[in-house]
Amino acid sequence: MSSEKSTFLGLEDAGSEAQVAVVCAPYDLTSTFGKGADRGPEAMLAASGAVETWDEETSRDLETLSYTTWRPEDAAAFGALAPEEMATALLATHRTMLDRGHWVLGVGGEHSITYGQFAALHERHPDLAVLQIDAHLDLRDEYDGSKHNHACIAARFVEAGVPLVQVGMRSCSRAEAALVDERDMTVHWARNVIGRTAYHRDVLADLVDRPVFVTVDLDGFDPAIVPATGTPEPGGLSWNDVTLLLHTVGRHCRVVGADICELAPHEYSRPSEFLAARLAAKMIAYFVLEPSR
Ligand SMILES: [Mn+2]
Repeated sequence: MSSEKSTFLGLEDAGSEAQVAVVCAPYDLTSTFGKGADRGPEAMLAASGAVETWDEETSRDLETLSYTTWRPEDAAAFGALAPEEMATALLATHRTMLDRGHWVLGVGGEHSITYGQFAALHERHPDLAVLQIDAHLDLRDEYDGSKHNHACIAARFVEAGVPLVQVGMRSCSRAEAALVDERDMTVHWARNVIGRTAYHRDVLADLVDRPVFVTVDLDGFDPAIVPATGTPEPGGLSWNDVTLLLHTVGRHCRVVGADICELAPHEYSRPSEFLAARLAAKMIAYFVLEPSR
């Protein structure tokens, strides 16, 4: 079976010597509305086979890097883990990936899968900062009895004491809004950034001179372009909004890892799947290929 699985961009798997590792986390236990994010990683990988390896914007060829794909040995068992066990398992995986020297792209799976990669990077980079693209603040300390619920990932960043920049937000609870005021956090609400770039300067001011982890919840995009996600909030970011921001961050910051979460494929979701694959390619062009010049 495993020989039939897709490889990233349809390229040969270079194993433990690869420069870039795509770490799949097919996990969707705690999502509350639309399900299916456990099928996100395979859908992204399958779509990546149709993505050009030449990045027209940076004039770089993704084929000049080597890739490997990591999957849980038993996807069904992984998908059934309690959130805390899943976070612990992924932390161990990401430590191994970093020990091997891979630059890692995590692929989910619901947003709770981000914790393992974040924590492994934070161990190595105590001055780590996080850029989160999302419709949701995700600042609940716990939800449904778990600190590793998909609605809590940003609370884990804050708890770890890392600088956090959030872009694309347009939904939160009253308590989360109060927390933003109380802590004087900077939130770049979707309504204030769509079609604009002036705020990039403020984003960079919070990230520059630090190693940066970029986490993208696909619901940060407008559901008109990414309908295949668990909570498709209206009023989201465009493809240009996101790629212009990420390119700016790639040019000015050292991005040490990234992930793409909450792709929940369904029968008619090929555009969402292709966007996720194209975003993965763009991130590698911006964060790995272009800076290595
Ligand atoms: Mn979200």
